[in-house]
Amino acid sequence: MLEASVPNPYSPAPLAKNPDDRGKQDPEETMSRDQIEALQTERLRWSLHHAYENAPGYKEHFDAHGVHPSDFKALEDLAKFPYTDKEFLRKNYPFKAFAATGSELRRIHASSGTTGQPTVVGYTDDDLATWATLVARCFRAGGIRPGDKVHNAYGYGLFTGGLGAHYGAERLGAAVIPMSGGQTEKQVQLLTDFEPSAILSTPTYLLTIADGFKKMGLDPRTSSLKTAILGAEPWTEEMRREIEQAFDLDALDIYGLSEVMGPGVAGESVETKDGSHIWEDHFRPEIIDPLTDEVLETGRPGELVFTSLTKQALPIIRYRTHDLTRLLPGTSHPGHRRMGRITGRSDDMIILRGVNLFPSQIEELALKEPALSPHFTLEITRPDRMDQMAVNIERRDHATLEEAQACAAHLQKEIKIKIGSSCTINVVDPETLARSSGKLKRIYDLRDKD
Ligand code: DLL
Repeated sequence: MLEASVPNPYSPAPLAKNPDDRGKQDPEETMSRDQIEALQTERLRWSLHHAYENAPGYKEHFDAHGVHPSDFKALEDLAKFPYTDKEFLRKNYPFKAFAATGSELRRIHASSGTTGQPTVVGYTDDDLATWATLVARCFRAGGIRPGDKVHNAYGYGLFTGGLGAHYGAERLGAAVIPMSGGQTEKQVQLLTDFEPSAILSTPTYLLTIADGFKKMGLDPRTSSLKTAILGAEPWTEEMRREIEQAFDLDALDIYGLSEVMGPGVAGESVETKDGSHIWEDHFRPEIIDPLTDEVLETGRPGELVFTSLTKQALPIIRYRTHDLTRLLPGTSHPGHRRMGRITGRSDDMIILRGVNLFPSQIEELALKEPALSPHFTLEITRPDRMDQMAVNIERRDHATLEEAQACAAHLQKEIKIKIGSSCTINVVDPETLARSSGKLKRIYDLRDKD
């Protein structure tokens, strides 16, 4: 079933028997740009053939667009192939985009899906080994080492965060505490008693855990944590500073999405802290203009698109992520390009009286206000057919209401000047807005209901 007319040039490296060896870089991490591009060309040839010959959904899609894998000869030929997106996966629900559905299939994950039908993704043994290897690579780049204790607060289950991070940490030779999300008091207790050096969590849930420490009369800065590897939702440099100061640790980014693999598609190095390197020995990224679909050159902002080079069960060809960012040259891993921070998802963009804005822009400005906390929601309504946005934001524990109101007035002006939107700001008491135990919902768009 997994045979394609072009032989597979890749099989994952076996797990190093000696845990200390798991702390070493993979040979692909140190490849030059030229070596990476040669590898991508060879692997893409296989991946396109594999998708076409083994996944009926891809055969139909390529045929409908009049392309065949043999049209791919060099990297630039990738642009001849059609894009795919969530809609493509929905159309092929559950398994028609899979290239392995028999006994080779080892695991299935699914996204929650707001519209009822989840997005289903699958893995073979080799896919799981590759996934763990890449997550381990992210953790190592972030400063975690074999022998470290790692507290995993990503949710376990169909979400790829929990199990993806779990097996990556084990592959690195760390000891995992599989806590999952929620039960904040218990999180604090285990963090205090087991003294892990690293935590894996969403950035907003780590803030909730920081509050949990304080509620129990403990100072998060005295915890054993030295490293936090954070992802699954957009976050800003201001949020990094907030978290690093709250816990006295290094906070690093990890990026990924279920369709492409899960966490570990890209990860950030502690030495440079300058954005996540995309592991280009396994994924070929492109940035496109989301409106014209045109491919943009490295450096220009647009929508991130991925093609998998080695995935077996669910190949991903030119998958539109809706994530908005840009590609930058590699630094700590010069052969692999970095991604800028995700400014938002094109489907998270709020269009407020013609002005486009993302929650991360509000986060960036709000965190500059000393009396306002990072806990906020955005509520959009349309009274009298005019869009209105209210920012509901908690004041900080130590701030008085007057101080918070003054900061809110300043924030309102800053939002007007820097983003171009008028809004109202409601300062609320600490601990009054809903907390998440994973990905936080910030936007409450009530416009349809008006
Ligand atoms: O969130 C995988 C993951 C788990 C990544 C744990 C990192 C850590 P999905 O549930 O499919 O998968 O959601 C993927 O989350 O398209 C982005 O919009 C967003 N996202 C993920 N990581 C980041 C990040 C997981 N580091 C969607 N920065 C993606 C910003 C992120 N957004």
